[in-house]
Amino acid sequence: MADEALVIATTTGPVRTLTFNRPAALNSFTAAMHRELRTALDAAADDGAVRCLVITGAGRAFCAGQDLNDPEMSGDVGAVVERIYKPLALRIRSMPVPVIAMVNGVAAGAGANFAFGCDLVMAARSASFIQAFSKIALIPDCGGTWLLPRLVGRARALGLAITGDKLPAEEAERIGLIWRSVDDAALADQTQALAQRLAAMPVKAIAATRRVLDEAVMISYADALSLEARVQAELGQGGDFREGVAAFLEKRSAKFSDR
Ligand code: T3D
Repeated sequence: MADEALVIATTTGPVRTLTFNRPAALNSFTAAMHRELRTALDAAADDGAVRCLVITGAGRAFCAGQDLNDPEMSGDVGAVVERIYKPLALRIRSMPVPVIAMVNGVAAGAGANFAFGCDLVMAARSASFIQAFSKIALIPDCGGTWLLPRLVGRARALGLAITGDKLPAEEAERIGLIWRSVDDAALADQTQALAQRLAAMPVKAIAATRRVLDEAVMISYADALSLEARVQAELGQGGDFREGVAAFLEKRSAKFSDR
């Protein structure tokens, strides 16, 4: 019998869903799961029919971060971060389509920061986020040191990172760390509705919006204005822009197709 997939890919129209599938270990990342995830992300990026990606976990957790038992990942922690978590975080940020983390349960360590690196986080009311790193004498990784202060400010970022306290989803929404927390029973349907909505939008412009927002926080105001002009010039040549304007003028729904 073939081994069960550690990352399950399903497709509903233009929406691809990837499900971490190690529920007994709270979907913590092993080297094997990382390999399957990378393959699945590349496949979604390369498939022109995919216009939105949803990532979630099987069972009661989203992802408990690095599997602390994985012999393939023990030893040189720095090398693991450099060779695996850095490319993973950058892969998410370079996806040509919007990426939604559907956080169905606890997200800890790199599992939490992986979710924060996605474009939108939809979380079940019962889900929680834990910067578990301090408990094992590490710093936040998978982009956490960059993402947390930008999302919630230095005081809250440091508080979360130092204490490693569990942050309930509703509180995460209240402080601006995630997009929405919703009733557990509504999570799948509301996330799918959001994903289908995004898939019908001009996804190339959405991916450009993510890129420019991220770059703009690191450059001067004047440089950000120039960057806006350059990216707008490129998008202005696109079929989606022509279609969007035509649809507005003709009072009809736009049909976007650029990626
Ligand atoms: O190389 C490197 O390490 C560098 C990379 C670092 C990135 C990181 O992510 S570091 C942070 C790693 N993650 C953690 O430290 C979180 C560890 N897990 C927990 O703190 C707790 O499991 C949770 C708070 C997430 C959930 O607690 P609870 O009580 O709901 O569940 P549990 O009983 O602790 O876990 C259930 C099972 O999952 C359990 O297995 P068992 O006893 O039923 O056989 C537990 O060992 C397993 N599990 C949970 N998290 C991990 C894990 N197994 C391996 N690695 C885990 N991270």
